[in-house]
Amino acid sequence: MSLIKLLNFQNLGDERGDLISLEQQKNIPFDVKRVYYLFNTGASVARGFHAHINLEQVAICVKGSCRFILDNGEYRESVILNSPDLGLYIGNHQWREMHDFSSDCVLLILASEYYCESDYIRNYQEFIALVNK
Ligand code: T46
Repeated sequence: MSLIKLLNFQNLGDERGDLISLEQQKNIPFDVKRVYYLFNTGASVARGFHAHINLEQVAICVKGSCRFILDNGEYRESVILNSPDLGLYIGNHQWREMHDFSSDCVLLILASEYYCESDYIRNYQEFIALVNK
């Protein structure tokens, strides 16, 4: 079973340009409480390196590209996000890393919960202990 769950969003664009609409419980499989975006990330910078206890997210590269690694403690998989019509679903208990940001990358994230630092597991050994419980 692949860890990489990609959502393909319908492009509603026409001759004027592109348009993609995101709606909770429709093409986003949860209620959205928070939206944030990463941009101006240096090419040599890697981010993430944590898992969440209770958080669903969808990550979309609305411009440029970056590479995600997802890890469930047993398997580790990598995927390149390089199109605004592609969303990566990230569920609970998945270690994530983001690498290889293009200089123009704008990474948009829709999240099911408000920001909560105590929801983060930032230590890989703690993550492994949690998933092996
Ligand atoms: C994730 C990946 C994909 C806030 O105060 N509110 C927020 O909503 C977020 C996301 C972050 N912050 C603070 C916490 C840190 O002091 O902003 C700082 C940078 O966050 P962090 O180092 O966690 O950023 P990333 O890029 O490593 O991870 C982020 C999300 O935090 C995380 O949930 O899944 O993007």
